Formats: sequence, structure tokens, C-alpha cells
Amino acid sequence: MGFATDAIHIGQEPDPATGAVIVPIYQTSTFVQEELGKHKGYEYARTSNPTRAALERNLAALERGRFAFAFASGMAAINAVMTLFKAGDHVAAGRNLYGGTFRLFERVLKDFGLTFSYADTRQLEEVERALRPETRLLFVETPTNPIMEITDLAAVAKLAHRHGILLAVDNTFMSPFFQQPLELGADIVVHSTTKYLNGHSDGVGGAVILKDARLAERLKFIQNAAGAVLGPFDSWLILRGVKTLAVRMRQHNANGMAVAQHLERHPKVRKVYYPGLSSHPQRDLARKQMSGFGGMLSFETGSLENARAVLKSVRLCSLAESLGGVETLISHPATMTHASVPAEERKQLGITDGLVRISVGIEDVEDIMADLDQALDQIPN
Ligand code: P1T
Repeated sequence: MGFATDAIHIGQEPDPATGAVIVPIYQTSTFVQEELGKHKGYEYARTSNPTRAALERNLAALERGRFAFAFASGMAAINAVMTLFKAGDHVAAGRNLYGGTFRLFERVLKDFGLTFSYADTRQLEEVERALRPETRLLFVETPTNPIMEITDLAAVAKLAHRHGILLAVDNTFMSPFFQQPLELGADIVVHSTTKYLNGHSDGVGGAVILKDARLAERLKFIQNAAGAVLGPFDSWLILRGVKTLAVRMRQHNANGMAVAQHLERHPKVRKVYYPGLSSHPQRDLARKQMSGFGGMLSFETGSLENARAVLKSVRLCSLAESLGGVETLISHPATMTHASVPAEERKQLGITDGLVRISVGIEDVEDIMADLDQALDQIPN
């Protein structure tokens, strides 16, 4: 079946107990046992819950994996992946990660003996140089948050496997509608489901999807043992969101492209970062491994004062962290999402004080552009 059909149906068969067309919210912590060891497949809701299980089946199918595990947030999902490894292991990561991922690596996991180094994963030689005998994982985001750099997933998967290393990809920005890293050779996909998968900015969650049964068994053990599981109501919200993922992503993509082109023509905008623009240095690679460019873009206003003027003046666009919802959100990476990245590294990445990020929503695109125009007018000439 096609993607949209799978999104609506897989894991979402009518409820066997009642015939309910929509998977019910099984808001229960435990399940009765008829006698010792005899039950209907569920014992305790940290271990498994039918609403969460439905979501996990659905996400496994959409990412073309075999197993999925839902967590309480994107960060909980990434943390669970990291606990597949042990003290002394090394992780090579992309240099431009979501600030919270960098913070988890540098300020939590380092204290437990994992080591990290960062590479410009656009350059295969740089990735290879970052590898050490004790490297176990290569962790990348593509496109990156917020500079929209693209990593060639098929190429880094090959490289990782040649060295006996796993490849994990944070696919939050594209969603499985536009990019399927497991099909390109990745071993692990992580998501902040808070974003496009939920799509309505009304729940925080995360997921890990994989193909390998042994890895999945270990991750399932970790999910239950560490316990950062997604609750039934949040699982239900994502199931509901995923049903419209295909139509939403098409519109995010159309609006994203229109806003990116509009901003690129605007005299107050110095540079636009969007993989669908012909000015993006990796547009061909983006076209090859993604089936759309999505709704995320960033643009350079030239200074903190200019960025501040824009962010203070928007009316339709909301100044807020997060992304991937139906409404347009606008943010300032240097002081918001990427504040935990040291200033020197931010500068190297291009996360300047004048950089503004937009999660382009699916409102009428003329309204989004008009709002940005009136806000950009506040930048002095
Ligand atoms: O917020 P949470 O659900 O824990 O997900 C963390 C996360 C992981 N990976 C990527 C690529 C992300 O963008 C995020 C969260 N990002 C934001 C809150 C943001 O505004 O960029």
C-alpha cells in the first residue's frame, strides 16, 4: 500500500473488543491476569500498552523498519539509543545537532564515560577522520537544525558499515514522508514526534525505529528498564496526527518553498537556508535522498537588532521554540534552540545572532508572506 494508506491504517485496525474505528486510549496502568502468567498480552503499562503498541506498529511501517519504540520525548528516545552503548565507547556525531542533543551528549552522557566527537558530516573524509577504534555509532541529523546542511545518508551508511559502526539518523525535520533513512542503509532512526509526526503542537514525544531484531530486543529491554515511555493519551494524539502526515507534509513543502523563494528576493534578507533553493549548495543531494524539502528554513538578517525587530513584529507567526505544527513558528536559534552550543561553535556553524528560523505552517501562504514582509519592514534601512 502507499504511504498515506499505511499512515491511516497500519496499527489502527478497528478495536477487537468493541469495533471502535479509532484505537482507544487505554488509560490504564495495569492489566488483570486470569491466573498466574495467563493474560491477554499486556501486564503492566510501562512494559506495554495497547495504544502505544498501535503507534509503535504504525511508526515502524512508515519508516520502513520492523520495530519501533515510543518514548516520553525526542530527548528520551535519543538517550535510550545512547544507553545501547557503554563507558569507553565513542560516538562520532554531526557538528550541527539540535542544541538539546549536544547538551545531552556533552553535559550528561560524558559523565558516564561515553566519548563524543563532532564532524562536518557533509565531508566523508571528515567523518572517517573522526572514527576511532572504540567508535560504535555515527549519529547525524539531516537536514541539520537550523542551517539545513545535508549528509549523504547512503554514503555515510556504507562508510559506517565498512568500519563495523552503526548509523543513527535523527529524521525529525523530514519525517518519513520525505526521507526514509533505513532504506538508505541507516540502522537506527530517531524522531522527536513532538514535531511533524504529531503535527499539531499539542504533545511531546519521541520514537526509535530499527530493523535489526537483536538491537530491537535490547532497546525494548531499555525502554522497559529505564521507563521513559510515552503515555497512552500522547500516543493517541500522534496516531491521530499521523493520519494526515502525507497531506500536511505536501503543504508544508509547498509553503516552505514559496516562503524561501519570497525571502530570497527580499532586500532585507541576506541569505536563506532551504534545501529546495537553487542557491543551496547541496540541492542535488537533497533531491536524490529526499522526496521533498519540507517546511523548515532559516534566514540571515545581519544582526541581533535586526532579528529582534523581526521577531518582535510578527503577528501571525508565533515566536516560539519547536517546529512541525500546522501553525507557523518563528525562532532565534542562537538564544533559543541552540543556546547550549558554545558561542564559538555557533559562529563556525553559521548560527549567528542575526539568524532567524521558521517552521513554515500550512496556513494560506500569502498570509505568512505578508506577515514576514511587515515584520522585515521594521529592520532599519
Ligand atoms: O523536544 P523533544 O521532543 O525532546 O525533541 C528533541 C529534538 C530532537 N531532535 C531534533 C532534530 C529536534 O529538533 C528536537 C527538538 N527541537 C526543538 C525543540 C526545536 O525547536 O528545534
